[in-house]
Amino acid sequence: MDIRNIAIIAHVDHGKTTLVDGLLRQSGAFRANQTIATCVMDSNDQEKERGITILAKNTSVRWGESKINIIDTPGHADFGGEVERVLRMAEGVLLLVDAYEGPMPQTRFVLRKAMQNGLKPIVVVNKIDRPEARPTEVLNEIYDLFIDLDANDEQLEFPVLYASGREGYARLEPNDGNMDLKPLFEAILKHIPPPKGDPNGAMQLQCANIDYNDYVGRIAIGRIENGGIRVGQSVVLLKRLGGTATGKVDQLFTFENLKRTPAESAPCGEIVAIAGLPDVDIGDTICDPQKPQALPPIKIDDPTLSMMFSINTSPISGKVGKFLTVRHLRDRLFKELKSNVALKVEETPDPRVFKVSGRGLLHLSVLIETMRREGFELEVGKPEVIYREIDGEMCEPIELMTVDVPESYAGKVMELVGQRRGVVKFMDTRRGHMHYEFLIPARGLIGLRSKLLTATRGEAVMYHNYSGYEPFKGEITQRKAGVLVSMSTGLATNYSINSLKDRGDFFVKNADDIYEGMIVGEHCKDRDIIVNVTRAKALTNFRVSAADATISIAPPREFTLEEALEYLNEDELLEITPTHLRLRKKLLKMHERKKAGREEAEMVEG
Ligand SMILES: Nc1nc2c(ncn2[C@@H]2O[C@H](COP(=O)(O)OP(=O)(O)OP(=O)(O)O)[C@@H](O)[C@H]2O)c(=O)[nH]1
Ligand SMILES: [Mg+2]
Repeated sequence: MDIRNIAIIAHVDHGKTTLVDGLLRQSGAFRANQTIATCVMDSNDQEKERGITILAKNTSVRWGESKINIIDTPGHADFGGEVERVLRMAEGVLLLVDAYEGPMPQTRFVLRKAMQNGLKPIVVVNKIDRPEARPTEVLNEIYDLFIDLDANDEQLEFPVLYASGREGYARLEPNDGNMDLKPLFEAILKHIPPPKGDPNGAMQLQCANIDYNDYVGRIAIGRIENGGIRVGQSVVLLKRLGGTATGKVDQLFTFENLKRTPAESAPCGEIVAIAGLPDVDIGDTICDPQKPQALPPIKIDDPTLSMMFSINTSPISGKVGKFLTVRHLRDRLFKELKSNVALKVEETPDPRVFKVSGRGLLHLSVLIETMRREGFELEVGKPEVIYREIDGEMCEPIELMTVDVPESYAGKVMELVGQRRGVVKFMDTRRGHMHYEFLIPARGLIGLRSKLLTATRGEAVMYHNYSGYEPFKGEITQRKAGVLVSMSTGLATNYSINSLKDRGDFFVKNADDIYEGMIVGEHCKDRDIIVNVTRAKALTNFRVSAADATISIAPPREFTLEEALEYLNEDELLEITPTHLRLRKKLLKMHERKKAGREEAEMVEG
């Protein structure tokens, strides 16, 4: 069988998954009358809702006599490690670049990884249907990027196609009028080499990705490096971190269009999923017991951000959730480790609290969102970057961030980024916009996006991507505004919210559950105050005017999960239930906070 294995890589939203739709459609993967959703590969709920790919996924199409295995990858920086691993299954990549935006931070990151793995690139200047597309300039920027990444002459001779994944066409020239993806299929067969392994050699496969389901347990996914593989075959596992295990191939699957199809055997070069090896991990080599030989190890990126997860200890816990106990939380977190490889979970001295570390805020918030949908209630603390001691010096994760804004906002951007210890690495004017590249501590990024958007009236476009560890850059002052903390427990009333309206913005509304120590709003000054938002109007007051009964109050400020996480201070927690997000102080009682040294002077009656 003639096989090609390609990964589709790009910056977030440059159209990878949409292009895969097009390839599936035009290869005849669907029945003529079948209705197909867009971005079919984005199969889990959060992927659909957020419109992003979170997990790399395999699919395949047939073109003539050939089978093309396609790996769709996530473009968001938090999932960069996922991309890096799955590149091990490919001989080539389609590097997609938006014909308007040009190369972006994640384009650089994934291209560098592809080049390090010696993969053959095909450049696809995508979305050329966009009215503002500028394919020629973008192609030049792509050349610059290759040069910047020290491409050799051979690598610089990459084939180029111009495409609109959404309209379903690819062209050799931007305006050659071709209206299907045939040139892309042909380019893949022509330029991407077939897998190189020895079909008669001893079987060898490196696990590049893991899937998990409750029926068969762990499923190893990878490309057969040498030899072939059969159901029932005995194998030996050479663990990435040393040690061995033995096992048997219970079930074998290949990827056919959108399905995993059971197979009796699979040839060298094919990408397969194997069930029956409970101990398998990413990076392990599965091999013939007669001739066990490990493949070069896969690096798994260390986490850069951590958060404390605990059971919900709020006074109103347990109202909506199904899973509330330490046992539930513990089991769930450790189960997640079976397939979420960049995640780390550690016990802490407090048995109710687990330290969960990941590759960024989105990586962790996707997990939290999944858990709350499953019926968990939990509390999490402020996200903290993970420091590391390197050569005796305290180092912190640094990110490469690009910001594009209209020139009139340039000063504001510099100010905000400067406050957070960002330094300009490169700047340029592009079509009336300033384009900046900053190096900024990952710490400084927390909460920056919303600040930048507010300061630029929604005009700033920012992306960031992990760059590496560097010596600590110095303190960054965090949230300046203080908060309004509830002194009482009960239901919020319009009456009390209204009487406090000059104190700041509220996060709660009439009849919301409130408890002592809960954060109900943002103070207009830079320190915390406690307030009473549950006071009912005294009934004896008979100078009630008709207007009082229907007080009109500004709607409360609502947070998305990520916004709430970014808002937290060290002494605060976010309470998460399937239906609510509530910010609270760690210490609910004022005297406890006083003792802990929190300044919180004024007491304001509602
Ligand atoms: N104009 C235009 N828009 C496109 C094209 N392809 C995709 N889009 C749009 O771009 C957005 C992102 O498309 P996706 O296919 O989800 O992008 P992606 O690269 O898979 O995104 P991630 O997986 O999150 O990195 C969607 O709103 C698409 O409708 C195209 O060829 N032309
Ligand atoms: Mg996608």
